[in-house]
Amino acid sequence: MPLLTVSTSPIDGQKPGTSGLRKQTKIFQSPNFLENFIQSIWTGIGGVTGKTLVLGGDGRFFNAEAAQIVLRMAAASGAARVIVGQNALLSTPAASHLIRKRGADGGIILSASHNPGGPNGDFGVKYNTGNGGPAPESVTEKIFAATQVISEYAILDSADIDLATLGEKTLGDMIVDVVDPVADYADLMASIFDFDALKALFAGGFRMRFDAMHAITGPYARAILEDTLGAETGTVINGTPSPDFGKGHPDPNPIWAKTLMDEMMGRDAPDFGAASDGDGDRNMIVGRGQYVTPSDSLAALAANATLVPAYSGGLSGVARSMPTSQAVDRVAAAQGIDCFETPTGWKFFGNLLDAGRCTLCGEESAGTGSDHVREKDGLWAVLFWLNILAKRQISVKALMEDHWQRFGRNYYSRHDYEGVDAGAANALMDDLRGRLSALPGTQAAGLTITSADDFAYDDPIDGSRTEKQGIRIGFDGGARLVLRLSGTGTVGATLRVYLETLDTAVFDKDAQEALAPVIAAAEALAGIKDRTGRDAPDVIT
Ligand code: G16
Repeated sequence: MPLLTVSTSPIDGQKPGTSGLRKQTKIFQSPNFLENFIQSIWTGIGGVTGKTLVLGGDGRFFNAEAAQIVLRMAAASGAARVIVGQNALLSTPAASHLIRKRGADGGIILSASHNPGGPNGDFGVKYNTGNGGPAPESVTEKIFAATQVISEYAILDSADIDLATLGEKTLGDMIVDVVDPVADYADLMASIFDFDALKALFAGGFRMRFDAMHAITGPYARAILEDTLGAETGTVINGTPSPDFGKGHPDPNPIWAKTLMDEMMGRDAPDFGAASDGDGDRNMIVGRGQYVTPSDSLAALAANATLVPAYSGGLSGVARSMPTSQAVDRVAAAQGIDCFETPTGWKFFGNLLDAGRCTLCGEESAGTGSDHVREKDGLWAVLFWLNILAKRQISVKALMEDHWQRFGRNYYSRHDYEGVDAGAANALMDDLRGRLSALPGTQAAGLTITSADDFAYDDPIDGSRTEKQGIRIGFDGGARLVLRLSGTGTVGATLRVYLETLDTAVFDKDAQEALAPVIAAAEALAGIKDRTGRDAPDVIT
């Protein structure tokens, strides 16, 4: 098969963000864009000669074509083997598991996660290392450096390889091993949770709705929830992956999973509701009449972890991203274990998990996971909740009320201002950053500021330092405000404003009302309306 060496030149905008390189699909489809980035990955990881990689994606538009290009480029650069999910499909946690299980050197995940898909949507490429986790910044920086000096890429001139049929085949000298995307992952879940207790739960009439949002988790959820655990047929809705996610926005939050939310808040709601995102790593948990914020979910899982067989011996520690609420911190304090605060991005949990310093980790952005893989894991979180409910024989609402009685409630919300002018958003952040040192001791909308800094993280394992990870402002009484710019958006800038306040007495307030003083302080400090030209956030979660 002819090996082509194609001349190219650097293309702007190939710097990986919070989670890989994410762009509008049409940019990824433009000449050499994908090829430049893939070749730069090979360069950034020291070449692929003789290596084994895992490859899969969330099935969005351009997934199939991109997978063929990656395979031809891997073969051209001397990779020994690529393990591919059937039809180039793999959820992100399933890909992480396959990398670890098969001892691969790394993997490529084709996904823009919860961003919409389709010709006018987004596409993305993420490189995961041999531990199964997103490449750390030390690696993504090398990849980015390679994108800036690239002059040629190598690709086999060959026909598309059949990815629909399971089994090994060859592409040039490289083996392509097409595997069932669900089987290994389903086995892993069975090794973590008490499947007998879950079968008994469903056999007893427990009703659940799982919204796969037309994305990758549909086949996983059907196989595990309906076929294995006996949940009634129809438990999984929107369960067939489609390239444009049914023209929806596969982000599991109360805004984008509104139909599920309405059902769960309505009469005759099922006992339990859940949703997952485009690539299956995010989750939303909602009980009958009770939404659970991702931050609260992490805290509840940590507090009840010993009910799950895999965690029955207790947790070594927990970790949360900085903007995530501090609910889990008090659970950790009660258990006498460490609680780490990391920058936004799952890649920052990898070292802690590898070193055995934490077992559970989570983020406000609907991600929860453990040391079973090195990605957040949507369906795992759902099974974790089911395992707890099965053991405690309690409703989600009663479980959360019990939790808040014990630990207090961190009322929490995130306000997103999307597609804001990047210059205006950066000016807002820079201006506030410049005033931080003078803020402690002053007041904002009646709240006294006790601390103000720009979050920097010193990794306790490898000593690396990551700066400018978000402005955090603490108020008297435990309230907190965090501002940062998203690293996953593809148009303009997205300003995220994270709001939190602690209440140890009253647990049934509306979150926006409970947070009204912090919202007013955010406006007083940052002048968000003036700077962004927006009267209100685009999305409130
Ligand atoms: C990614 C990262 C998460 C991060 C989230 C939001 O999630 O993996 O760690 O919390 O983006 O990031 P940002 O606030 O910068 O937009 P996903 O599910 O999109 O891969």
